[in-house]
Amino acid sequence: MVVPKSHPRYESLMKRERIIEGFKKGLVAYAGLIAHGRGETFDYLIGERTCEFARIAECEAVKRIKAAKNPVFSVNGNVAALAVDEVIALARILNMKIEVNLFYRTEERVRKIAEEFRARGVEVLGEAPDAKIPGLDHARALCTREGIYSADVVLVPLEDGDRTQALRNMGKFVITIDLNPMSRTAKTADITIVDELTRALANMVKYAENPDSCNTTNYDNNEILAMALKHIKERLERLAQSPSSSGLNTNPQL
Ligand code: PTJ
Repeated sequence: MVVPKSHPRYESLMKRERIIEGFKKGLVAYAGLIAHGRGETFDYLIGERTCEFARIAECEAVKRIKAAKNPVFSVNGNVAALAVDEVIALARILNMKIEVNLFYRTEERVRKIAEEFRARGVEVLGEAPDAKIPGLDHARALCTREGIYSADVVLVPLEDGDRTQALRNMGKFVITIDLNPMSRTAKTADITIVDELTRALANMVKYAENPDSCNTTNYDNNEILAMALKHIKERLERLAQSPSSSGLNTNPQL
């Protein structure tokens, strides 16, 4: 489908197209389509922009990754479909390894996602797992010793709550990007970036390039989640004042 640039929902429709294309190419799982829809809903509630709670978390995440010994970027089907170039840019600037690590693992999907990176001249881990994340069933546990297994900091966008908990149980510092501030992953991670994936990664590249633009002290993830929930509540209250004139779907800044 060709989405005209003039369409008021252009950005959102383009992301949807990328997920559909990714599904057709065999990168995205069936459940990835549902996960994307859930993300769209929360982005709608947030206002489709990076809010202060996300900016603070993005800054802190960049700081933590920079200070890490073996930071790893864990990539799943949705991430590959939506943001392969952004992943490469951030991993390059922050010296991160990239590992394909799937929740609904099939060897074919791992290979296809890895090929997306190889086609751009980037090697990734994940095709030959030689370790397991303890406490998870077989396929979901598979990872590489060089990557996720030995990582001190892991960036796991759009992740499942169980695996986030399992990574934390291994003593890792876990950073997630998740538009739902109520998800188990959001509540389990050390840093939760409540922002849309492509916006968050572009911001993180900016902060990594220009650390002076970031100033975070005493980071508290519970406070960040509380800020996100309060933002949604207050935004909905404002919109409820004049629902028909709010232009909810074309004026997300409201
Ligand atoms: O490719 P696989 O097999 O590893 O599977 C990937 C999915 C995403 C299907 C799998 O990890 C999954 O089922 O995830 P969940 O439990 O649905 O969680 C995904 C979370 O990401 C949800 O809370 C969504 O709201 C959120 N989300 C979806 N799209 C985006 C998003 N957050 C940020 N940016 C998005 N574009």
